[in-house]
Amino acid sequence: MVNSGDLPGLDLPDVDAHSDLGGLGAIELHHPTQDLDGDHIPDAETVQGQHSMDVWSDLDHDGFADHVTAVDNDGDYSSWEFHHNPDGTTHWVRTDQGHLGDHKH
Ligand SMILES: [Ca+2]
Ligand SMILES: [Ca+2]
Repeated sequence: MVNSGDLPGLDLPDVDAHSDLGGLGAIELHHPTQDLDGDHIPDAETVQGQHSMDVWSDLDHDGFADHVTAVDNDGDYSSWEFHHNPDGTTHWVRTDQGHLGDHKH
């Protein structure tokens, strides 16, 4: 399923836990390979970058990522959600951030 010169993840932005996705805009998810919600339809793609591992997911299968979690090699992480505004614009909103191993409740 890999086209020539078209490796998974290359079409996705390289983000890490400290990236600001606020102005990133819609991100197309062309090659989802994982099924996060168990309906047997692939909805997520993991990109292993140099400094972080990013998991992009498209849970409503419209072809655009709705959620991303970036986990840095040092354990810092952040999660973002893609929001559709009533006026037709879109923006990413950070929903979580922290450090793996911290237990905040
Ligand atoms: Ca699924
Ligand atoms: Ca989507």
